[in-house]
Amino acid sequence: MEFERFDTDGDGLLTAAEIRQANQALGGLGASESEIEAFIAGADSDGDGRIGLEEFAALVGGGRHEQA
Ligand SMILES: [Ca+2]
Repeated sequence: MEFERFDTDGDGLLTAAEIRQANQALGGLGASESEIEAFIAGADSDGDGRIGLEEFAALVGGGRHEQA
């Protein structure tokens, strides 16, 4: 799952730093601090300032695995 790739320290939460790295790994040109903050604010349903697995799954579509 993408989440595990992005969670570089394996603590089950994506911090701003991990999200920035993920953005760059996906070919982004580098998100600004405000873009990272806006991303977290939009996804952070429990308000802890980090993106948990459930929040990430909701963001990317519920974590369904479609078989091609
Ligand atoms: Ca982490």
